[in-house]
Amino acid sequence: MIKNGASIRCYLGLGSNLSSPTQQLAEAVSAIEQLPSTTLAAVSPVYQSDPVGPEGQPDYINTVVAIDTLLAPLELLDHTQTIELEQGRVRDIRWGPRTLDIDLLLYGEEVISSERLTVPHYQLTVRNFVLLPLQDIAPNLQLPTGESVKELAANCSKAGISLLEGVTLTR
Ligand code: ROI
Repeated sequence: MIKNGASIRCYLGLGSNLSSPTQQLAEAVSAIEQLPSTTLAAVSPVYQSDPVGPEGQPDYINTVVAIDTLLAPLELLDHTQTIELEQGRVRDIRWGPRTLDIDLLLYGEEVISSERLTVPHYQLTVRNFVLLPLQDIAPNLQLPTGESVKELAANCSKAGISLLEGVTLTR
């Protein structure tokens, strides 16, 4: 926990392609909303995306949420990993199908490189299913590297991804 500090704006990428993916994301958003010392600041529109990784797995449903938190990076990671496990996440095949994936994309302006955590997320700049929803809720955001989300989103491939109209993840 950050003591006597201001909360940190963080972005989390959520993905699911098993066991009612949209419902998985809605449950995850509600669990994130209930994290200690954390407020939910924004939830992006919902996207359906072709799987990155092994072929033959279902399409993914993806969203990005913004939170303001007093949790330290590894505390936040512990919490998001607990939510993944509570929602039936089994760590098995690399890049295989999953009920819920929560990636810590950005933690304020921090650059973190440790055994458990790399922030900004190492694939943030190359994944359309992260960049497009991130742009929806943070169009003017700059990464710690100086790259602009707007530019990265404008330049990423729009193939195999579509907005799921009429789907919302919050009540
Ligand atoms: N592919 C898509 N489209 N969306 C994801 O959230 C996602 N998550 C993953 C891998 C398996 C890399 N592929 C994905 O972890």
